[in-house]
Amino acid sequence: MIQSDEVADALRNGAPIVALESTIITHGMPWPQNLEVARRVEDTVREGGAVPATIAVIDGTLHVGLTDAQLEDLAQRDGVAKLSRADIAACMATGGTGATTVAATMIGARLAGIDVFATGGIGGVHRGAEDSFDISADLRELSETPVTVVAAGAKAILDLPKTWEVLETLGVPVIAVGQDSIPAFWSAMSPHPAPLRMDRASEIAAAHVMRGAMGLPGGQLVANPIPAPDEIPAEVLAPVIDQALEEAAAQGIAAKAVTPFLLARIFELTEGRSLEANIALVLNNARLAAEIAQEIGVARS
Ligand code: PSU
Repeated sequence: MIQSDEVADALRNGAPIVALESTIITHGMPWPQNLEVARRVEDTVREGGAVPATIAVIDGTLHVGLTDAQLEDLAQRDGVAKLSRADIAACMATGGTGATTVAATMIGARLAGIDVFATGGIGGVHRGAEDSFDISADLRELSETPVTVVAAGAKAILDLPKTWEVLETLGVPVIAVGQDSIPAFWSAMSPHPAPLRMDRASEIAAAHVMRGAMGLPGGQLVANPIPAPDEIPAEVLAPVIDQALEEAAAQGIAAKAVTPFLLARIFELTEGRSLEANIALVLNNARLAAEIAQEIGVARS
């Protein structure tokens, strides 16, 4: 594993660190906004008093904290692999290059000793999973790897009720921030009541530290709603998501290709509005994650 100087210093000094994923850069957003957002997310973490650690596999090495040149290269490279728990070790063992999903970023964060990770939205149970069995490895990872993941819920292209059911079965705490329902990625509110609600970063940090003290495996999902001015109401988005899903089915898009296809189509169908919302929610999550990382330091001291 190679850590950036900034991350290595922070680990030595016990300073707060926020892990960031790279699949959102390579598969979640179009060039050149992806690079711009990756840089803005890192700056937001720094402004929040923590050190950003974007994680990726480059030429067989797990990098925790990327240089700006590495970020730029990754953002415009074609054919970068999308790595999850199943393929991260194989990619490293064969000298490959790949971007880390939520699951793989959690694995990298744990290896480096980082407690908190910010992203946009986790993967989950895909619609039609009763036939396709398509369920993201992110869910299982949350039940096994002790990292607190700050996301705006799960992406609304998914079957959200089934996603929350699976997390409940796996014993993963789903904590809504400052509201009683679980946010739905591009929309702040949803009809799904939150199993847990916390209003302060210090409470989330205390729960993370308590899980560690109890030796409970697995992390926490912190479901942080998109700021109201940036959201797209669920009723506006619903027909767009349905259309993108129909197109995916008609074109036989499957497995790892589903989420990137849907995000790209929804971007086109909303004329970029979905991307604006996605950017706003990621920055909002980076801010909260920096605060939680600091509070974990306080709780442990
Ligand atoms: N958050 C975003 N955009 C993304 C993702 C997260 O705002 O593209 C990525 C994450 O890497 C997550 C992945 O792990 O989407 C889910 O992919 P799948 O549904 O194939 O598991």
